[in-house]
Amino acid sequence: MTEQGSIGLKETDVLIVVDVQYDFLPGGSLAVPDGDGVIAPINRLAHAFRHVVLTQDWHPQGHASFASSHEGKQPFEMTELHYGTQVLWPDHCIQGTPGAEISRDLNIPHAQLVVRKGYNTGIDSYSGFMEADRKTSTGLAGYLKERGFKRVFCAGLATDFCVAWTALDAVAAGFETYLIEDASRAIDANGSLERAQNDLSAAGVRTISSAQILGG
Ligand code: VGL
Ligand code: ZN
Repeated sequence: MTEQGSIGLKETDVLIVVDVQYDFLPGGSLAVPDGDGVIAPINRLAHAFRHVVLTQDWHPQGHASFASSHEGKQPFEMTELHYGTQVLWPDHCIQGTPGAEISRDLNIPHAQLVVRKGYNTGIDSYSGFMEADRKTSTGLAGYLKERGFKRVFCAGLATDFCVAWTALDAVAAGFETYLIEDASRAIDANGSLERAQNDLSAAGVRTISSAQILGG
């Protein structure tokens, strides 16, 4: 067990803020329940981190992860793509649309990088590191290593998809990895949250609260 405020932040720590975009917020096409609940804790956390990276889901029209791209399929059904099983989503985060914009309520002017992902029409990318074919890299691991970061802290939307997959790839890339639970919210479709939590703990991702970082 870690105590409150016991994670002293260091120069080699980086916060990754995952997909806090209008389509995942209330009123968006793939709104995460209570999605805007992440904004206040993320703003508090970001203030404490010298180094912050953002991810941005960024799909072309007709993306393979959209139910609308598959005849007869509805959102939240599954299909088989060339790399495996894919959940089908409502159209969301289409490049250049308002829904794809990162929330203006985030107050992180010192963010150093925005990593866009999911821009290949035929491949989804929940993770900020690696697309769903598990072969195509975004380059983020190389960037973080070249910058000398050692610990990666993940927060944002959605806990059970993009935050979890980003954290799993961070730990696989050799970073000590934390998922900040109260600064993330889940979609929780068909047991996805419990599955993600099992995968995270099996992989050695540590779940913590903002209070363990910020104190109080
Ligand atoms: C996400 C589903 C589809 C996410 C992105 O940000 O968690 N989920 N695309
Ligand atoms: Zn997406």
